[in-house]
Amino acid sequence: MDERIIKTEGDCNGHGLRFGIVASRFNDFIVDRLLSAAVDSLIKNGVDGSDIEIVRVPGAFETSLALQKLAESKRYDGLIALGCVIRGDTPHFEYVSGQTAKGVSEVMLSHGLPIGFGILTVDSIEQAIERAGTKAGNKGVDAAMTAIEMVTLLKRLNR
Ligand code: INI
Repeated sequence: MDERIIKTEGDCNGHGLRFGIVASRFNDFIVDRLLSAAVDSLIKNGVDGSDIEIVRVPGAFETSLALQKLAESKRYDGLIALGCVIRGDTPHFEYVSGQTAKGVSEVMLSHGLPIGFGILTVDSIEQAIERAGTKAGNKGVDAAMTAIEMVTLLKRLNR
């Protein structure tokens, strides 16, 4: 590749970074697994425990409002959203999952603050279990690592 091309990317070094995590209680047997994996990942990658705040909300639908308050506080370099929406027999799933993703994205863009998106939207409990540490990895880890990478990327892009 042409050596003059500027390439910018983030890394996985969380030293000195502060994170807020919003985790919903609905389907907490899944969300708690996402949460402990996300916290472990932050700490393994250099984030100090005293620089992590966890906020619990009733359901995924409430996540964006809590994220917005944390973003407004300007205390954090990045945020992480964790939750689990499981499709039932009602159209409620579509509203909750669609509006939740839209709300998280709006907070991220309006505040220019990275948010790792670890809200599962799945068809069944089995799929949720697979994404919370069994067959398909753990989406809490992915959300935490994405948050660190995006925070470090934005710091470079802001230079
Ligand atoms: N909230 C979830 O986090 N997951 C779900 O699967 C879910 N379902 O299926 O209904 C859910 N609903 C609650 C919603 O997030 C709000 O808490 C509720 O509507 C009150 O505002």
